[in-house]
Amino acid sequence: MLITVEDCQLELVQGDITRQEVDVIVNAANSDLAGGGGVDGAIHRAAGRSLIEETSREFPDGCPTGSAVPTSAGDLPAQFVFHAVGPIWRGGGDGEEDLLRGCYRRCLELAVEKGLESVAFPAISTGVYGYPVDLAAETSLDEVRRFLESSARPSLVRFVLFSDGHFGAHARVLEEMVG
Ligand code: AR6
Repeated sequence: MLITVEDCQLELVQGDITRQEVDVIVNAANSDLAGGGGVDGAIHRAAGRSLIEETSREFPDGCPTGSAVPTSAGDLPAQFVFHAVGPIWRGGGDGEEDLLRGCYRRCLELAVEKGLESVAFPAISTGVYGYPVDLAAETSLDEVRRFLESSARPSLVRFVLFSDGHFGAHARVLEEMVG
């Protein structure tokens, strides 16, 4: 599924983010950048040891929640990995929405700063961190659309959703957007 915003493509696919042939893939990391399960584990396994070596060398203090830091991508087809730290869901009254928006915005800013044209995102915070997927889909797609409306770059933003349920939740939001 795909819509166009300011000549940029905003696309949803179902699949594995480690296989994406884009300039940068985004990781759903923790604030220690210590590796973990879920998409973080899959990315570290596919990229190889260089990823954890680079995060611990370049970012020994980790990364704050709501932001992201860049590394190279080891053995992955992408050129870069942006390690974004999403909020842990605590019921919605703890700034979760702003922090989730911050992850997507910071990754898109980094992509533009580095002149990268294609970015793939997972559904940050919607696994172990427990963010309800319907709410995360609304917030993340809205933040990406706003960014594209004001920057008209990067030219491709792809959400790579792992399950049917996650794909469906995002597709419903995107359909409402084009409404
Ligand atoms: N490709 C795309 N999406 C995936 C993949 C994959 N290969 N594998 C899982 N997902 P999670 P979080 C989806 O738990 O909630 C880690 O341990 C998954 O279905 O990976 O932000 C970190 O180290 C879900 O929709 O990330 C942190 O400690 C989405 O990716 C913590 O988990 C995010 O789920 C971060 O939790």
